[in-house]
Amino acid sequence: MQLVISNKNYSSWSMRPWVLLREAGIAFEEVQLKFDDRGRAKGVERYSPTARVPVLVIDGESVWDSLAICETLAERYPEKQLWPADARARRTARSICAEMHSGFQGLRGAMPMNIRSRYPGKGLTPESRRDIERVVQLWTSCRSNHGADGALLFGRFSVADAYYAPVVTRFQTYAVSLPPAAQAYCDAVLGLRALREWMDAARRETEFVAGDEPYATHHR
Ligand SMILES: N[C@@H](CCC(=O)N[C@@H](CS)C(=O)NCC(=O)O)C(=O)O
Repeated sequence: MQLVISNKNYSSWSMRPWVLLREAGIAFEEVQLKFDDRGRAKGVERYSPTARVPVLVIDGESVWDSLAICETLAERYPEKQLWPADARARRTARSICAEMHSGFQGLRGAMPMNIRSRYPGKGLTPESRRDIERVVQLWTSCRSNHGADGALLFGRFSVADAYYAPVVTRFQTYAVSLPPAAQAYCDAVLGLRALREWMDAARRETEFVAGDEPYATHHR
């Protein structure tokens, strides 16, 4: 099984299934295709009809789009319980992942993922503020309704945490101030082994992709 990803500093969609696989201890081969100047992953056409990362390759056949990849992994490795075991919790987990997958454009547009950089206070627009409020609301609700078994959204690690991991790194990059419960959740996610591994690799990357750097004053 191969996972095709792009730059670890910038590619939030790549990060989600990578963190899921690594944190769950599922073996895979990483194929990293770096972004060109316009933010297109070079050579990705070989793997996906959408020409986007991430792509999961199973026995030579592609699964594209992060949500389809996460669902496929959950089905393929039932023993890993990648979705919460409880049906009610699972419905909510699926809802918040779908909500992330199809929404939060205000946050994504104004605060692009950039793990190695720090832009405190940048990116606060009316739209991103609304998205941040919604993230805090849904994290708080998941933690209080379903989080008793641990420090993550549904207690123990699930697809939902992988899905919100790039939001956690954005809150760090842009120094978004959060209520204590949301900050505690961020700290728990930042402490996950898979997160630390991905972020260390992101900090070592030197490529500069202009389209993902609205706040940089100079090229690295
Ligand atoms: N809905 C897709 C989005 C994938 C996506 O937009 N990936 C970005 C990188 S994070 C990409 O490949 N962009 C290149 C392009 O749009 O040409 C998913 O969830 O996988």
